[in-house]
Amino acid sequence: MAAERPIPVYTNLADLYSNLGASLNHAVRWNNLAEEFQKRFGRKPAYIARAPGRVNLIGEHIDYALFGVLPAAIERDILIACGPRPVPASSPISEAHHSPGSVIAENLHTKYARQVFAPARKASVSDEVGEDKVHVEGWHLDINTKELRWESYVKAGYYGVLDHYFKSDVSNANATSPIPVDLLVTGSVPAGSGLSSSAAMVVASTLAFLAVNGKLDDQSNSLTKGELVKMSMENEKRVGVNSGGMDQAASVISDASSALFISFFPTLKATPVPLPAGSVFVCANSLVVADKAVGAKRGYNLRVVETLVGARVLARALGVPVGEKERITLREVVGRLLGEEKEHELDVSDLQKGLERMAKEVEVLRPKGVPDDGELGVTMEEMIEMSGLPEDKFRDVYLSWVEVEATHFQLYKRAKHVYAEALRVLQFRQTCLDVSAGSPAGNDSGSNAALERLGQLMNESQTSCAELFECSCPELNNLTQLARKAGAIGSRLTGAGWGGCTVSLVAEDKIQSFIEQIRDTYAPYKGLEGEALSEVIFATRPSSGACVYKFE
Ligand code: NG1
Repeated sequence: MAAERPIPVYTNLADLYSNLGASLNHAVRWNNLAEEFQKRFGRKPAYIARAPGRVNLIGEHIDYALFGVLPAAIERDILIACGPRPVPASSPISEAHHSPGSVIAENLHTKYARQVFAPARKASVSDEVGEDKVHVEGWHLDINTKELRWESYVKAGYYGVLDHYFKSDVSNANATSPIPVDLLVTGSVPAGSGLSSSAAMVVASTLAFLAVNGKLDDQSNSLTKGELVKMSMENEKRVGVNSGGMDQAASVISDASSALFISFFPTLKATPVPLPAGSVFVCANSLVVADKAVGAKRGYNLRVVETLVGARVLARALGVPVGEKERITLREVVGRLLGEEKEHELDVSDLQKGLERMAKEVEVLRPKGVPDDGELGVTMEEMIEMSGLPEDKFRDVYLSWVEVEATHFQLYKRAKHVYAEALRVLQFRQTCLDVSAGSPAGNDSGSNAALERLGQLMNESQTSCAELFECSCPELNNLTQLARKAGAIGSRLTGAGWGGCTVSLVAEDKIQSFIEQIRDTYAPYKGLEGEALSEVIFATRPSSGACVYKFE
């Protein structure tokens, strides 16, 4: 199983580049970063950690409802060069940048200023052992979630490493401390574009701190890819986003040349899905910056709450049992409705039938007698009543861990999107598998039909994101329409939405004309040429997942 493999640590450049698909561009970036690290810090880095961004081909906003999604890692990535900082014997340990685990973080991009920070041990006094016994419970690092700051993602990655590996009590003589670290970051994933620069930053940072503290040295006993995904998910929550896990899994587990079907229930599983030949995915940045962390209470986190409450209300209406304190997901509602058992999860074909049924069952969430263009949402009071929970319990289960803001909560529209989108993912996956297995659809005209089918599913997904999940925006709607006019077989937003990128399925021999036509028709691209154009619109191949290079 892909998720059970260890994180690759390369010591040989030839192996590293063959894993990355050996493009010259990669080699140049890795060398430049190592040289720049040496210039700035006066010695070679000890490691470079790499984590790619991802493009989600289909399956939007369903990972946190525990339904499978289908992303692929992209070639664009975050690289972090790092090394232990030697502390001169004469230097007092109290100096901030020489204290245990202190960090000097620099970024090759000049707009991101140098940061110096150090974690502080969080001490608490335990009643049982008396006042004089102070236990160290964990660590504190200041992360500002109100503002978008580059170093927050570095700190978020560091947190998990501190919490998992340096938790011990100071009174324990064997307790080790994290070492002081210098690091230099560079990235080619555009920020706020739906290509998961944030997950790539957090994964790369987690890996850099693990590596530099010697936690990846013993490969036989090292962290698995699945464990790194879980740790990076927890870490990203510290930046204020209750992320579903798709991005971290795609960034960590992907293999070059295939997409990845990632399912989350009952546990994280990832299997490669070969993509049909003759087609390429093109990412186009709408240039609307989606500030997910800052806008979370009316956007991302609100959607998480709406889908969770929708699941409880639906479960009640369908007679599916739910514990009082439980936050049942839309995926679990189908499972319980169909009698799924713990050790025997539904197979794909039963799940597909279940989802077809849910397309009808979900109508019980629709407020009665309201026309299509009327208010289909419910107020906070109505929502609490529909949940069947007393208000204090409701607030405790659904609102105590997250900040949300809305006058109406759209339980019906969100659940309807989630079930239909989850079904589209299974259909997309099956179409790809049929082509690769050379089934009747696998001949030339069959594979054209398959591409058309994939495109149609992508277009349906866009409509559902725009109308039911309301995570699109006018620029994304426009860009996907222009893409279809320019010859895309299908086009949709990718990632959280509200800005960021679209992904379009384009026949390989039409890529150039497609890109030129978008440049000439999407107003914000007017006049862009060469590198400036390839910054905002580019074809991408599926890339391999996160890894570490160790300098010897
Ligand atoms: P972006 O914003 O594209 O990284 C976010 C979530 C995903 C998923 C998508 C919507 C994070 C880190 N990522 O992706 O888990 O829910 O939105 O499909 O929060």
